[in-house]
Amino acid sequence: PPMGQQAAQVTPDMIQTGSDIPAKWVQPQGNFDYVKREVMIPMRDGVKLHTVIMIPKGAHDLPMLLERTPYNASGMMPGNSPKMADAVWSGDKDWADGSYILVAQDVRGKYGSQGKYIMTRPPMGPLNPTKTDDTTDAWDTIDWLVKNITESNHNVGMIGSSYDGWTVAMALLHPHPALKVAAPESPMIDGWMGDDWYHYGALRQVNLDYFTGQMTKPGEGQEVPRSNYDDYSNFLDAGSPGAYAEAHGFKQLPWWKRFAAHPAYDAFWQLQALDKLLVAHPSSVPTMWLQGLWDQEDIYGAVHAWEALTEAGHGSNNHLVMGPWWHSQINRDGWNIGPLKWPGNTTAQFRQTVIIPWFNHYLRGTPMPKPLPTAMIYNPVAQQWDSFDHWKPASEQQLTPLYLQADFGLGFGAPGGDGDSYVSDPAKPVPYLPRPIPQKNDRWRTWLVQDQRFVVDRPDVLSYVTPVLTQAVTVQGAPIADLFAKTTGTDGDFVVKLIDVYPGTVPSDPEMGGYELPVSLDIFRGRYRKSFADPSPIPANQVQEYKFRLPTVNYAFQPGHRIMVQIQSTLFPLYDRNPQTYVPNILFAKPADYRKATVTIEHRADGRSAVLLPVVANK
Ligand code: PG9
Repeated sequence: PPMGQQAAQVTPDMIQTGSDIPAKWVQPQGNFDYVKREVMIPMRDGVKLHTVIMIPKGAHDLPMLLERTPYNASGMMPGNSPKMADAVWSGDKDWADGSYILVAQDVRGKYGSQGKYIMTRPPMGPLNPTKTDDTTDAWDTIDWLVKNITESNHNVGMIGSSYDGWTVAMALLHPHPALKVAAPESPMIDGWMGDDWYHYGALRQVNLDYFTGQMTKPGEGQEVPRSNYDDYSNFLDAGSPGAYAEAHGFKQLPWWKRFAAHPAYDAFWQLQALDKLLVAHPSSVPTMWLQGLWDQEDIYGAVHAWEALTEAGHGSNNHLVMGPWWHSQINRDGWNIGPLKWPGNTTAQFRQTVIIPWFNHYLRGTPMPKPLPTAMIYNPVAQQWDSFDHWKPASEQQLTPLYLQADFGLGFGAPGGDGDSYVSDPAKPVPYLPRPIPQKNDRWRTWLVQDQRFVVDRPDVLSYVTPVLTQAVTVQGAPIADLFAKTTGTDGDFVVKLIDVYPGTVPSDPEMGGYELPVSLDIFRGRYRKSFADPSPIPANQVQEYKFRLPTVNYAFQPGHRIMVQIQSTLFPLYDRNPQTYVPNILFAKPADYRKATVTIEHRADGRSAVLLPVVANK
């Protein structure tokens, strides 16, 4: 042995022959202000769902706030602090003041729960022949909670954003009687029409990572490996989304097989569209449908669920809330979205002054500070919440056409000029953000407020603009794009953006000088112009009408600003490229199918292209 070590003595306490990990670790809880319980709650078919319950110490008669998630209930309630408010994720902090029991549950087959995972599992019926779904799982969970959590007052509220908003909506199809109030936040309601998977048939291909993230493992799966820093190149090089997916192993995913076989709005999508299901099974649970005005993931869901219920006569217990937020921002800070700054923390204020008092009212009977109106929609220009007792569903709104005119003019007068053309080249699609666009991309959250000057000079982007406004134009509702266009191809996409062009200088906020702020925008896949379920080729060189609804707004274009409408055929790589040659399934278009097309937007008498605006009289 080396010198000096001979004298060293080994004593028995130095030696470990077992494991350094004890069979059971118990966290001393002396200074904790809560108790964390982890339980496996049995469902009606015997499958047990992993549920984390945070109970304020000494609690009695407290309501329970339930969130059901595919994103790891344990991660939402790490319990890494003796203070409950610091031991839960940001969305729960305001609720963790000792007055609520917080419950997070893994949905079937994800993270700690038993059972099989199915992507946004359709309700029992033609697409789900089993005896359970997320409606029964919510029911069984609530039933167990009210019978077993003795510290509770037996009342439950459900909350959650996005997928977790979808689980709230599913619970409402047949709510347990103890479910007294619900807030689906940015819920996925119709994945084909305008939420995460497609917008009017155009594929949101950057979400393919979500498939592997969710469905390669019960826990957190991997995103698709990238060979290029810029996703613009990754998706362009792949050829088609189908080629991209299958090169990365997607054929192993049952969901991909169902997804890829149903590119059109057939029974697969129709029968899981929750706005339709909610109308077929309306509940009397007071429900707050909440989403962001610039929600980059689920901008369709809440507003369409609320409209469908209201149109069907269920407006009295359903409320609409739209904040100046990106997707799920309600559960984080809300001082700003991108360059748009608000006078305070809009999300914290809303949680503390509206959602929590409203839940308290239904869950513990405290009086409401003031009744919740039919709709509360933030006014990003006046920087205030507007309350509406009669916010109209889009079917009832009155629309004023804002016509495309000669020389790239735009106005409420007659349409004029003849038409404008551009060449849409699938080899050079218009990016949705300035390149490079890395896959892990902070700008994703705020891409809907991206200054559009980065594309305004592209020859394949048409920009029509009004003269400088001399009075405000206030728009409340859903604008409708109404294009009359012809193309030399046999298919094609149309992107329409309604933009607020700021004055050249804004002394109070210099960075906003000349800013081209998208107020509302969407994409429409031309093959669906007659029917979403039965696509048809576009007859080449014949004018066709493309009419589609844009996201709902509450916006006042100010004097000194101009209104712009931009039209283009691609928003890449967020949306897949249309090959512009009609093929049965665009997911699997072949390289030779992608062809340049000359697109002409008509604005003469036989083609009165316009954006139809829900203009209201200025106050
Ligand atoms: N937008 C995400 C999502 C919802 C539902 C299905 C798939 C994805 C989310 O943020 O949860």
